[in-house]
Amino acid sequence: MISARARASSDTLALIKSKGFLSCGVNTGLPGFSAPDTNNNWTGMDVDFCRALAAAVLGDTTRVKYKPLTAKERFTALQSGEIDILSRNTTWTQIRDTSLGLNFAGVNYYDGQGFMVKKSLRVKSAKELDGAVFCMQAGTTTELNLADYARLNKFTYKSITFETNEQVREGFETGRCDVLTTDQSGLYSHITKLSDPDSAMVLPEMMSKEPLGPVVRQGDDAWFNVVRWTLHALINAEELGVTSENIEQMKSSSNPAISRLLGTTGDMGAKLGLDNSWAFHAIKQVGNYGEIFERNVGRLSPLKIRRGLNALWNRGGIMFAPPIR
Ligand SMILES: N[C@@H](CCC(=O)N[C@@H](CS)C(=O)NCC(=O)O)C(=O)O
Repeated sequence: MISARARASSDTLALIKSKGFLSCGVNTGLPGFSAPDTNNNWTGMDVDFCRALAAAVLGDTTRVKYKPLTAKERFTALQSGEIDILSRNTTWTQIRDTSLGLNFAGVNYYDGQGFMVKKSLRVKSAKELDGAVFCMQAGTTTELNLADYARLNKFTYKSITFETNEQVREGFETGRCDVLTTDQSGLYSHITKLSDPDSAMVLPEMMSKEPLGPVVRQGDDAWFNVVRWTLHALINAEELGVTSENIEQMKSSSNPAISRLLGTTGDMGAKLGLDNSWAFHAIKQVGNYGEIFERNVGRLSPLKIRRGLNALWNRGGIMFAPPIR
């Protein structure tokens, strides 16, 4: 049973431990990020983050209940307590982080808003989009960014907004609009679902910063810390060369940072209210950040997104996690 104390103090960590699973708000279907596979299992980067959290807190990746949410529904679901965490390609912005009563625990994907056009349009750059009709999704940063961008670049445009991703894609495929605009990651995902993926292309420009990351409620520091440091543990594991494959051998590593990460020395887990092998379970069962990226959206996936900004800071990107010590 859920203890009254856990409920009253917004102690989500205690609540998750007592109910034995975590409720994870995900996308309704964005291949590579969160989407049900042919066996109806949820897969993707954002799904894997919830699986890693379940492994860190409960030792088992399967202890997650997924709640698919549209862009519009997502914040209310978190505010009302319907979900414990929102892991759904959500951009960290000031308003969301303050007046919505939410806290972003970090960034799991550095993105920016992009444009997709039909190749038959013969457009090579976003600079040629003056007067175009744009399809996009309601309740997103996409709408606001486009307005800013048009104002700044003095171009006129028409927009059609839809509630769901499928409607946006259909609007684009049936020619209701010239351009589909959203996070660039979302465009790569959309392309795989077009009836002819080769008919469209993503333009080179990115017109905004879209740092995407997991979100929790404000005033719940213990859970916030677990979410934030689980993300950091996955990124640090990549930097330290710890993978799901070599993690057993890494337990006897002489590198003190690896020993702390895997809980063979120190009590880094206890400081989070968890077992000292929290990160070990997460990495062993889900993989480090690089493994999660390549499997879901990178080289080993149909999306084939390059690491780019999401490469580690010491390999040309900006993915940087504070140290576990
Ligand atoms: N990162 C942006 C956009 C997020 C977003 O919802 N994008 C759309 C288009 S890629 C999406 O995921 N739609 C899927 C759905 O609602 O099912 C935000 O946080 O507002």
